Amino acid sequence: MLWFLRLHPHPEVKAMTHHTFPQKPVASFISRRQFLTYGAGASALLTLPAAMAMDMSGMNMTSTKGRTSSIPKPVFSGTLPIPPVYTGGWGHDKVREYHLRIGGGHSTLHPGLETATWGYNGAVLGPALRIPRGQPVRLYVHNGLDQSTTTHWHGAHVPGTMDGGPQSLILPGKTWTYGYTIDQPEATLWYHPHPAGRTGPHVYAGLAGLYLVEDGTDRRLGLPHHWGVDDIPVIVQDRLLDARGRLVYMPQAMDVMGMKGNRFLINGRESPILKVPAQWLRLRLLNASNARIYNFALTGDQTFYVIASDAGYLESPVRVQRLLLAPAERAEILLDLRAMEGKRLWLRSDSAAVIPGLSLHPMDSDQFDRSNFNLLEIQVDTATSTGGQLPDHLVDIPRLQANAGSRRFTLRGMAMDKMPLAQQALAKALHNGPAQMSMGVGREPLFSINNQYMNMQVINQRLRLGSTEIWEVYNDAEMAHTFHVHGTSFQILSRNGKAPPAYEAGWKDTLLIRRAETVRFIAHYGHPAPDDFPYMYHCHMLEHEDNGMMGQFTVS
Ligand SMILES: [Cu+2]
Repeated sequence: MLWFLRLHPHPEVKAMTHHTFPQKPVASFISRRQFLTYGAGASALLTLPAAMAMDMSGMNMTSTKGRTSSIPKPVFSGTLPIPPVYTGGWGHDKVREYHLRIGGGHSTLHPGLETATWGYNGAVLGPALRIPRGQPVRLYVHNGLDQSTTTHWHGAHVPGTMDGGPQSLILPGKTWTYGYTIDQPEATLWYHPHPAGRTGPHVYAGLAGLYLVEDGTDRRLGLPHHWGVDDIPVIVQDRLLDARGRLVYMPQAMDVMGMKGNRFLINGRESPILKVPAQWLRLRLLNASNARIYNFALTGDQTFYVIASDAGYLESPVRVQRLLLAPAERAEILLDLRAMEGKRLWLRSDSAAVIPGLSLHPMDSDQFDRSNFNLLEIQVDTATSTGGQLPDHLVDIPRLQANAGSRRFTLRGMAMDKMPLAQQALAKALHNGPAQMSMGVGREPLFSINNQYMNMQVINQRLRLGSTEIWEVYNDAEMAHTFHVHGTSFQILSRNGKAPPAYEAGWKDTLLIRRAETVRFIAHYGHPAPDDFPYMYHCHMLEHEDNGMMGQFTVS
């Protein structure tokens, strides 16, 4: 049934939202019409009586998703912020220590606008933690917010007690201490909150950072490794802002399908410029968006080389022109800029050809998903004397062998009879994010795995410590989902019976699963996770995991 046709915007509602807003142009490159439709609709919803907001959230669902036909042309300006590397200090017992403080602040996401955000050790995002492989580390995370949250080390092989899942709530004003030794290949991991039903808004408010497991491989291989010079973190996120620059989260019940914004931030700044030397450039791509998938590309279809997937280097570089990354996926890519001094290029998302086809429902893709757009301008300057190289061979990856039974998981999306649930939940949503940002819909039984909804009281799977298992995940929903497993890294065995593409043939911890697709992967479970601190497996589209699409497993 064409359910989305029933919910087209009511013309009176659209007209009303236009008139309720002060006529003040704020963003120069976005048309007034676009600005009013995005900004006003959203902020009006936040101030309307709950009943009306609930009503509108259903009727007005097309208005943030596809109500304008032209894409605002970004004006690239300002310098790409580079999150600082944090190597920690020495504790009294010669253990390397890191201190993170979660708190609020004000950020310039868009030039000329000040936005209330949350961050680790700053107003937004967080430092890139440099975690040496094989050495004990201790991480203190202080919660300076007025509400509980957690910090999860996404992709790190740590015991369930140290994983920072929903059980590991850090109360306001309290500090949680994590201690562990990482033993896994060099990789670009990340950290972010993981509270039950609130991961979406907490990440959206600005909480995310990189977590660099290091064992010297990049230096040994001669890869570019000068942070901020030829080794550049690229954290990609989309956000919706109102006219005053405030973050708007889930203004409509329909956003439970995946919160998408109309502004693209790289390292917390919209449309920035990166100046780099004319040599091999390494970009560490992290899709830290709540729900948007990007089809990364370069100007003029220039080729680039994928050298690492989520959790480690590939065996050898893979030459591509496009790279699809779903939320929480990472890739390290190398660009050959040696002959490009004085030139400019853009990192972009060529979404149009790929993204809309990932869902059966037109409403799941917005105007950006149906377009190609630039994300980051790269200006090429004079080379330095310390350029890196692209080796033919990177690392050897041992292939895992199963020593235990396999498990099967089925992902099911939201049926339309559930939409009233989302609307009711949205009407009751708390507005205790930065600058009264809505916390959206959370903890509703909307998306399922094996027909079960996330329940912190239920252990869904029990694994034996030391087991190596094949998991088979089938996407029975009408849109693409993702699948992330805590506490381990996996190797994809097949997609619909075929070998995965070469750039997915290394270590992963998150993957995209298209509708009607079955993905088989294998992972080793070498750390314990007890009943009171189980691991999670879940979709990493944050509005999905917050609303049911997650399960818990123990390893013992
Ligand atoms: Cu999902």
